Amino acid sequence: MANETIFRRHPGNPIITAKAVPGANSIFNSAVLRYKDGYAGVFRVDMQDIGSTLHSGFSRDGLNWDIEERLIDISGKVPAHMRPGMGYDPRVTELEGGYYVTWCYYPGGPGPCIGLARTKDFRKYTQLAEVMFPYNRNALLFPRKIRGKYAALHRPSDQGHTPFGVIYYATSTDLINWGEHKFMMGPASWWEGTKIGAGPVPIETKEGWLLIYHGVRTTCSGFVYCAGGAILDLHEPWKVRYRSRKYLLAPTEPYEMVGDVPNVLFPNSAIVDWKTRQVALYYGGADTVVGLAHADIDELMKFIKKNSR
Ligand code: BMA
Repeated sequence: MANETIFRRHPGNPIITAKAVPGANSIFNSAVLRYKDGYAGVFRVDMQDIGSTLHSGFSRDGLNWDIEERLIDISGKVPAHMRPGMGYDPRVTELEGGYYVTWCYYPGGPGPCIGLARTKDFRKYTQLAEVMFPYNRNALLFPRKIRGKYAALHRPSDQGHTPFGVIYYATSTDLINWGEHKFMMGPASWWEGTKIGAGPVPIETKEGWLLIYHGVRTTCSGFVYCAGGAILDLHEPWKVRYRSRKYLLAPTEPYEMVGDVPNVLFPNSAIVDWKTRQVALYYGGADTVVGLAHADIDELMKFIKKNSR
């Protein structure tokens, strides 16, 4: 059944299920990256009350994860009404010696906002601000300054299951105040015809920033989420140089088609091993589990260029 495209799914998929945390209903849409001599990450765990919370996790090999039962400990500018760790769909960027988590949550108001926190060790997190204009659902930071400024991608949203979604590029000099919002891209192909949102932190290559993103189409029985790929200009990333009209991965495996929300393949983080040139893509399956798939970065870039619109 698998729609093997340029990505190959890991035979051990789903690599993370609710069993990893006692009392969890589901673990999905999580952000992982290299840390020390292994890996670390921020995991979205929905407990059996279906509250979404953020939890730290550590791994030696990127496959077998120890995910903490307790919520991440956020200090700093945390709104009093915010449940500690409440949030979902985290992304983590390594930037200037720290790790910056962006995530979606509801700080008091009726709609989703983007939180920004910094950690050095995935044990203590300091919240810096709510960033981007509310309502907003997906945001991530680039791993370095571009043209002398911090850069982010984000996706304005509404209060519900947003029937629209386009990606904007924004800049900041202090990580707190964001402006110069530039439209970057919106839905283009049929498989992403309803809305799109940035996925993993973009990967810097000589040819430009490799962006993997999610695209959604509306069907008679609801939304279908796939992963897509684009290459952004290295110096002016709001300029999309190439964009595959074909998806990179679509939900065709049972753990992507069946779960709390069927037919969701939600790419959240990507790690490149520059020695083997393999990209490891971590994604949420059916809002229930975490899946892993690999592609050769050169093949992936070629695929995006060859199928570019
Ligand atoms: C989006 C987010 C994601 C989720 C997706 C599919 O709006 O809430 O966390 O994976 O819907 O349910």
